[in-house]
Amino acid sequence: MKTEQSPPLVGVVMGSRSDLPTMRAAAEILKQFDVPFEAEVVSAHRTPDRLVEYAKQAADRGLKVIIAGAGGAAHLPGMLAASTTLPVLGVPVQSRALSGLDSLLSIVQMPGGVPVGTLAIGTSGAKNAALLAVRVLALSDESLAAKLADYHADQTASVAATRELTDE
Ligand code: RP5
Repeated sequence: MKTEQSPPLVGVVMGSRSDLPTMRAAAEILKQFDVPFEAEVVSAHRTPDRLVEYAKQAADRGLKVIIAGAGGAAHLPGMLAASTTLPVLGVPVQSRALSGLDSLLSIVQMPGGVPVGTLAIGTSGAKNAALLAVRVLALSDESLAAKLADYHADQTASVAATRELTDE
């Protein structure tokens, strides 16, 4: 599904539709920053041909960063990174059986030479993957860099405000 009018700069992919509740956290950040993105289900195990095709075409289609979320035997981010030189950010989805430790280890333990930037398990990881993608894009987009600075400042201010409440 295409989620914005402009050509997507970020590809958000997930191993299953069941990963959507986690990966929504990435989509929300990208929407907040008006970054055009697409969201797709691409499974390393159930649709391996689609995975390779997606990765090989990603740069030519204009994508700059891929965010990949998967759970359990989470081979999606690593296999994408093996088939593209775009930055790939891996989000370990919290699995039912092992609470995401399986996902985390599957994603983080890449062999040297094939990097995946691995985030925290669950929605924090998905949110931060999107923020990292925004940071990458902001390197060559002044208006996005300004929005990022505002986001950062607002976040800092909100923490200060919480402390004021406890001082009352
Ligand atoms: C992985 O297997 C997916 O990323 C998902 O987290 C997990 C379970 O998938 P479903 O059985 O819910 O489709 O490939």
